[in-house]
Amino acid sequence: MKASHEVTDKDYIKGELRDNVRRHYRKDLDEASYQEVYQAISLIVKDFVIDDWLKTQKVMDEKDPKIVYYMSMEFLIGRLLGNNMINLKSYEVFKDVLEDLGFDLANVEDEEPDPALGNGGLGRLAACFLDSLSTLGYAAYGCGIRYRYGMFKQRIVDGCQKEVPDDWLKDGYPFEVKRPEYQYEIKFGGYVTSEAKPDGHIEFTHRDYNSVLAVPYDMPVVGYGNHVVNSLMIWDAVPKQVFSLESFDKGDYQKAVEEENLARSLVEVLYPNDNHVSGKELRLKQQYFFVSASLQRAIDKFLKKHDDLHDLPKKVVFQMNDTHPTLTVAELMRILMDEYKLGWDDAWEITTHCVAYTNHTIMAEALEKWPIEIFSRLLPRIYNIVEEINRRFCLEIEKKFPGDQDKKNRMAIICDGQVKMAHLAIAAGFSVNGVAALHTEILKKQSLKDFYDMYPEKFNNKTNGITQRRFLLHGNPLLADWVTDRIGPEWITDLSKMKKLAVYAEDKKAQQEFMNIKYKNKVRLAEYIKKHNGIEVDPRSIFDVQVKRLHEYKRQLLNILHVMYLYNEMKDHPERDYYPRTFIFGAKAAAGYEIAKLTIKLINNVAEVINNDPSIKGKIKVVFIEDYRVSNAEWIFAAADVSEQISTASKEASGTGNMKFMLNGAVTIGTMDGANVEMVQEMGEENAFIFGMSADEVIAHEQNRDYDPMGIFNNDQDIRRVLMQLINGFYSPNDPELFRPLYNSLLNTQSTQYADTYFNLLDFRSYAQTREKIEEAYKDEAHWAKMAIMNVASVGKFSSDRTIQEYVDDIWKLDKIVVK
Ligand code: NBG
Repeated sequence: MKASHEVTDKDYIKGELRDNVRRHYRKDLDEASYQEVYQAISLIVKDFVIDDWLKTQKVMDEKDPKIVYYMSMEFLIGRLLGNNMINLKSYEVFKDVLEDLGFDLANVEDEEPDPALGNGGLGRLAACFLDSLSTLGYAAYGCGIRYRYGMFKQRIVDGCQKEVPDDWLKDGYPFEVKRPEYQYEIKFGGYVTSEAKPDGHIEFTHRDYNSVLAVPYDMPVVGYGNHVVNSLMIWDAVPKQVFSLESFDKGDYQKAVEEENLARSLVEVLYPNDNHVSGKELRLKQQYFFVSASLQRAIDKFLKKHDDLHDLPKKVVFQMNDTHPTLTVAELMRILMDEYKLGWDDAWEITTHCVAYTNHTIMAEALEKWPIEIFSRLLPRIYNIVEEINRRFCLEIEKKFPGDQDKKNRMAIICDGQVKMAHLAIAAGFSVNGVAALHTEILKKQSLKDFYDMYPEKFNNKTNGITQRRFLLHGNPLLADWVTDRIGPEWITDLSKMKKLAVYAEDKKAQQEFMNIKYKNKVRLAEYIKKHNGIEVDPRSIFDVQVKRLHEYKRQLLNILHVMYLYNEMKDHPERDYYPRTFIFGAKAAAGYEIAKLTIKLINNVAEVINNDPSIKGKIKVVFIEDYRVSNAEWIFAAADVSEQISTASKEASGTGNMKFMLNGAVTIGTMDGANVEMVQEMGEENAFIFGMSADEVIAHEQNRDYDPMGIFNNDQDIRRVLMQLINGFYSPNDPELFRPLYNSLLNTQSTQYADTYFNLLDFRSYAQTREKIEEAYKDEAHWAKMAIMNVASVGKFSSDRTIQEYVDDIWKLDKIVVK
C-alpha cells in the first residue's frame, strides 16, 4: 500500500487510523481506548516501515553485502513506536495527527509494553548497536530469543522488591512479523554413533534425541532517515508434533509430552542475572537453541547466492556478545562437517574466520563454565567437537610454551570437569575485544593474560557507545531542540558535532536556557515520582541519581551509607546551611541475590525515616523509583543533575548509563573505572567529580590482601556510627537484626559469604568529601551550567555510531548499503 503515500501525509494517516480502529475493534475512533489507538497507529507506522524493509531486502539481494550476525541472549530494545517514528523522521507528524484527533502521543506511547528481553547494559548495548548499524547503512541481523516473559516487573511492597512476571505479549506485539517459513529443528540429548565411510569420511549420526522447532519472529530495526531496515530475529520454540497420531502409534506418548514441555520451557523466561551466571541446565539449552537456529538460517541465506562454504567468511561474521553464544563455534563446526561434509581443517579454517568475541566483564561470578556432565548429556555431538578443539588447542599451547603444564591447565577449554566458554571463544575467535580502554588493558594484563601472551594480535578495544536518537532526541526533546537550534541537526547522525556547543558553555543566556530545560525535565520527573511513589520532591533540589542494576560492585550501598552519614550531620548541625538534595535510586536485583535485595530494602527504609523527619525541613529526600527500565530511564537521564558512577575501580567493564547521563548534561561523580576514564579525558577533569582508588590500587589491595575495614570502623567515628545504625534498629525498629548481613558484608573480610570485596569503607571518606564539593559547586549556578554544557559538548565519542564504525573497520569489514 504505502509506497505511494508519504509519511508526511496527515490526512492519509488520519483516514488509516479511523479505518484500523473500525477494522480491528468495530468502533469509531472517538470510542477507542488508548490501547486501541496505540495498536491502530502502530500498524500504520509498521506499514511505512515495511515498505523500507522490503526495499532493504531487495538491495541486499542485489548487492550481496557481507552481513554481521550479532549473537546475543539479550536485546533490551525498549518501546518501538516512538523510536520508529523518530527514525522515520515523522514523530512530529504523528504527534500533530493525534493531537488533532484529541489524543496525546506520550500517552499513546505509554500503552506499549517495554519489550524487556535483557537485563541491563549488555542487552541495551546490543539494542543501541542495531540502531547504529541500520543508521550507518550496514547489513545486520540481531539474533536472540523471543522470551515469553522478559525481565520481571519490579514491585516494591513494604520496601522490598517483589518480582512480577512481565506478560509483554498478552495484547499482541504489533511490530513483530512471524516467519514460519524459516523454521528449523533443534536437537537435544540422545547419543551419537560414528561410521567410517569408504571415502574416509566419518559420518556421525545423532540418535534418540528430543527436538523442537525454532520459529523466528522478525522485528524491524529502522535506520535514521535512510530507509535502511535491518531485522532482529528472535526465536520462538514450538513442539514438532503435538500428540500426533504417528507418535501414539509408536507408543511415543512420553516423548511427545517431553518435547512439548521442552519447547514451552526453552523460551519461557529470561534469566534475571546481570554479571552473574546461574549455571542452570535450561540456560545452556536456551543458548544452543538460538545459536543453532540462527546459524542454520544464516547458512541457508548464504547458500542461496553462493555454493562454496569456503567463502563464508567473505560474507558472514558472527559477533558473540559475551560468552553466552559461544556454542556458535562448535555448532558452526558441526554444520560444516556433519551437514556439508567438510573435513576438520576446512571447517576450522572457516569457523575461525567467521567468529569474534566480545568480553563484557572481569567479574569471576559472571564467567560461564558448564559441568561436563550437563554439557555432554545435553549436547553430545557438540561436546565431541569441543573435546577435539580442546585437544588441538592444548597441543598448540604446548608448542608455544613447551613444558608449561600450569599454563595448559589454566588455559584449557576443558579442565576440572568443566567446559570454559571464554576459553573456547578466544581459541576460535579471530578477534577478542573489551568494551572500554581500561577494561581491555585489564583483560590483557590480568584476567586474560595467558591468552594475550599467546594471541596478542586477536586483542583489541571497542569502547562502548549509546544511541543519541533514543537517549536525547526521543528522551529529552527540549534539550534536543535547544541543541539543534544552536548547532543544527547534524548531531543526530554525527555526535562529534556536539563539540560546537562548547562556545556556549560560558554564555550567560545559553546557561540560563540550559538550566531552564533541566528544570522542566526535573518537574516532569517529579510528577512521575509523585504519581508512582507518592513522594513529593522539590525540582529545585539537586537531583542526584544512581540508576542501574543492583550489584555489590556498583556500590549502591556506598551511596546510601553516605546519605545516612549526611543525615546524621544535618541532625548534629542544624545551624549549617545545606543545599536541598534528592537522592534518586532505581535498580532491579536478581531474584536470588539476597544481599542486593536487602540493599533495596535499606534504601527504602532510609527513605521512610528521612523523608518523614520534619526537623531537616526536606533538605534530603530519598526516592527509590520502582521498576527501572528503558522507558522511564529516558526521563530520568533527562532530569538528572548528578550521575553516580561509583563502582569499585576495575569492576565496571564500561558502563553505558554514565554516557546517557553525560549526553543529557548531568555531571558525573565517579571512580576512575570503565568508560568514566575516557569520559573524563574528553570533558576534562574540571567537569567531573572523581574520587576513590584507582584500578591499580584496588588490584594491589586484592593481591596483598591488606584491606582492613575493621581498622577503619574503629578509627572513624562517623563511619562507625553509620554502621551501628545498620544493627541497632535505627532504620528497622521492628527488626533490628534485619540489616545485619549488610553490616557483616562491610566488616568481615575473611568469610567468603559476606566480605567487603568492594572496598566501600576505604573509598567512603573520599566519596563524602567529593559529594560535599558537589553541593558547593551547585550553588554557583553559572558554573554548574558551564560544567553541564561541557559534558554535552564532549559526548561525541560515546555514540554507538562511533563504536559500530570501529567494529566495522577493524573486525567485521562490512560494505555500506544504500536504500532509496
Ligand atoms: C556489562 C558490564 C557493563 C558494560 C556492559 C556492556 C555484563 C556481563 N557486562 O560495564 O558490566 O557497560 O556489559 O558492555 O553484563
